[in-house]
Amino acid sequence: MEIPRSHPRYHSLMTREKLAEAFRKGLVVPEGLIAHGRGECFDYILGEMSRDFALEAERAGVAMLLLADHPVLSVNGNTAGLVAEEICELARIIDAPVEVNIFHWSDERKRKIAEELEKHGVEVYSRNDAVLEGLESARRIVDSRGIYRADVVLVPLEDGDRCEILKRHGKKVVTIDLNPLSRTALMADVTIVDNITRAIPNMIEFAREMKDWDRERLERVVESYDNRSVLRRAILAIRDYLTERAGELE
Ligand code: PTJ
Repeated sequence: MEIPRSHPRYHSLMTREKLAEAFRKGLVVPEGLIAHGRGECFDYILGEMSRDFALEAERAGVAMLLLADHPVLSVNGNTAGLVAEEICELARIIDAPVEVNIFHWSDERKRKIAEELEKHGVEVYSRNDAVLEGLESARRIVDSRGIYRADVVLVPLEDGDRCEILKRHGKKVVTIDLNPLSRTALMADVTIVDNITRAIPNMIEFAREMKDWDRERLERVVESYDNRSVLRRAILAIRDYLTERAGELE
């Protein structure tokens, strides 16, 4: 479909097209389209921009990944559909593997997502040879070289149960979720309330800037970070944005 650049919702419509195309290619599940709609709604009431609290979380998330012994970037269908190239670029800069880990289980879709990521020249883990005990969903099945032994995991667009189980297995979780009220958002160590299409490019910039920093400097970024305060600011930003918009109608 041809979307004119002049369309006021050009970026949002292009993102939809990208996801719909990924769905047609078999990377994304129908449920992923619904999940994206929920994300779009939160993005709308956050003003469709990377707010200061999001940038702060993106910076802390990058610092945590750079400090990790075994960082892993977890990729599901929506992430592959929207930012395959960018997440691979981030993986290269922070020297972390990417692992395909999906909620709606399908060996074929897992293979397709892995192939899509490999096009961008990164190491992709997708073996089903380890289990995160305590989790019912397919996401319990992980790669023994990746999430299983990771100390810090980036898990964008996550479901609450798995975030909980990753935490129970002693891992630090960095998530990207436009819904600051979700269980994942509340449970993660670092919650990036931003659209993944903006968050990953921002994280690439931070990673380029911070990759040569010494550990102490990175540790200071992590230590001064407060996830509860970031979530509070995100919720209040929604309230303020809505109040402002309502005010325009007075
Ligand atoms: O590929 P699979 O099988 O792993 O499935 C992927 C989905 C996304 C369907 C699966 O992880 C799922 O059901 O996720 P949830 O529980 O719906 O959570 C997704 C969260 O991501 C929701 O809180 C959405 O608001 C949020 N979200 C959706 N799109 C975006 C987003 N956050 C940031 N950027 C987005 N573009």
